[in-house]
Formats: sequence, C-alpha cells, structure tokens
Amino acid sequence: MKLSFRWYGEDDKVTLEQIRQIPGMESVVTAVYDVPVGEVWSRESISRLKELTQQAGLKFQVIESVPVHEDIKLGKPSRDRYIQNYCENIRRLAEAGIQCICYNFMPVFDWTRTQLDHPLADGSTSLVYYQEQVEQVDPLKSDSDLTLPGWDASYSREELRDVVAQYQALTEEDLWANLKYFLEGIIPTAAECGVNMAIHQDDPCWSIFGLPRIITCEENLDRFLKLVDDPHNGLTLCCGSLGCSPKNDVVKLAAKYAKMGRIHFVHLRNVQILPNGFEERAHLSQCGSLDMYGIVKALVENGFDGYVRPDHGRMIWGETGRAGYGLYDRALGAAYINGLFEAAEKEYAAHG
Ligand SMILES: [Mn+2]
Repeated sequence: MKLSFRWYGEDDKVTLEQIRQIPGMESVVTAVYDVPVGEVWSRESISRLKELTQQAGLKFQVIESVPVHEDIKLGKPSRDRYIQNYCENIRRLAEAGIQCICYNFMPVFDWTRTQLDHPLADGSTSLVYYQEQVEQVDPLKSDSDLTLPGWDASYSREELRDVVAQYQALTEEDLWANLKYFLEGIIPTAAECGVNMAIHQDDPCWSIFGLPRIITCEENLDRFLKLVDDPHNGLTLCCGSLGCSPKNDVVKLAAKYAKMGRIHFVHLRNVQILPNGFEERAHLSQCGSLDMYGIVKALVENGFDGYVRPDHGRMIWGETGRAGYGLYDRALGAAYINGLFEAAEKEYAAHG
C-alpha cells in the first residue's frame, strides 16, 4: 500500500512539511480549486501543486477530486462539452504524473452531516449524521433551513433549489444511464493515459431529500464495474461511507473488489452506527462499528497495492480548522494504518 494524506492546497492550515513528518507518508492527495466545476484545469495550477508537493519530499500521484458537472449527472445536452473537458483534465493530470483520480457521482449534495463538531465522550469533536435532523430540511421549500454542513457553498439558495428541482424527474435508472454515458466517454482516455479512475461511494450510502443515489452497496458496485468492464474503471473504497449502513459488510467488499483488481484507492475511517444515523469516530476498531484490521487484512490477502489514506479525523488537542481534515487525528489514523498493514503483511508473508 502507498500511504497518502489529503491536502487542500496552499490555503490549507495543515502544511506539506507537517504531512511529510508522518511516518511512512508517501503521497499527497489534492486538487486544483481555482476553477469552477466542469472547466479545464490550467497546466500552471497543476504544475504548481506538483512542484510544491515534490519540494516537500512527497509524491504527486493522486487527485481527489475531479468533480463531475451536474449536467453530466442530469444527462443534459451540454454534458458532451463537460465530458470533453473531463478527458482533457485526465490527459493533463497524466502528463503531470497522476496515477489515480477519485471522483463521485452524487447528485447535488456531496457528503452530508447534520453537525460538524459533535462532542464525543473523550472531549474530542466529530462529524455526525442524525436522521431526525435531516428530515427537518426540505431543499425545495423556500422557507426551509438550507444550512446543513458540507454543502457546496458556491450555490446560492435559489440555485440550489433550482438544481434540486431539476432532479425531481430523474429516476435511479436515469442516473445509471447517465453514469454509463459518462464512463463510456472518459474511460478510454483514462486507459490510454494509464490513469485509474476511482469512484467514491455515496456518503451516506442512501438517498437523501428524494434524490437518487446509486453508488451505495454491493449489488450496485457490481453493476457499476460492469458498466465499463475495464480495470481503469475502479473504486475508491470508502470504509466510512459504505460502513454507515449495517447492510454493507466492508470486510467482504474489500476482499472481493481487491481480488478483482478494481480497488485503486482506499479511505480508511471508522463510524459508529446508531439507530438514527451514525457518528464518525477515531480510526481504531474498538471505537466504532468497523473491523479495521479485518478490512486491511482482506486488502493485503487479496493483493491490494493501491493508495490508502486516513479519512476524516476528529478534532483533538484543541485543534481548529477544516472539519474532518485537521492534522492530529488524521496523523494518529495514519500511524494506526501503518501498524495494521505491517501486521497484516507480516502475517500474510509468514502464513499466506
Ligand atoms: Mn471517503
């Protein structure tokens, strides 16, 4: 496995020098943030990221994310232009040495939580999702409180309402068809450039606000991989996103898709499943619902050799900053991940 760490560019409070000092750290996971969704990234911005990363002694090989324009998900005629732009981004990133691109196909709302600083018993804070709080929000009502955290702040309330309204006629099957069209448009370019595309699961892995969500479970991941049956069409296995539903056996999914050679990137994170939602917890197995050693063992035993990163962390030791993306708890997560992989790899080498 190749250990990596998400970095939000020059505006990130967490510095590359800090990231470099985490034991075993190899790669930075980042993106160009200075262009609107759907447009082509400038070569200057890409090389700036590469230069900074390499100067810090880290590798520039993984992008998270190249976002997918809503017109592609909605299947609008303008999607062809956005797919061409997407292919151009793949080419430019490949020229700069990128091996793996993470993206998602969630309509309108990216990851959704109801609180970003929920206090845990040990005095740390973390991100949580409580169903009853989500149910109080109706994005189509003009007087509704549209302030759930984690949403794209570039939309005004009216724009958000408008784009949500456009999805009202779109079924899950329509979204599947639009995803297939997108993959058929980009995977040949990715294959040509030697770039692995790695779709992130929907977070949480169920429909919210009546919007379709399809990258959610084993059956749908099987269907996804068959849409374009090419190793460059693969997964970011996000343990926390899949693991917030008790229906998903993450250990089994890690083994199955690693064996197929279709996992290119893994987000390791633990969640505590609750009757009314879930809470993000420290990475350690005993802190949440997921068997983190089981997941890592399944990856190792099935030949996984891709990128791994600690996912969201809690806020600890008085740190403030981007929710889920402070330094300290993610660094603790990285140290734990190193331990799990060392144990699993030695065990596998000794006993198979
Ligand atoms: Mn993730």
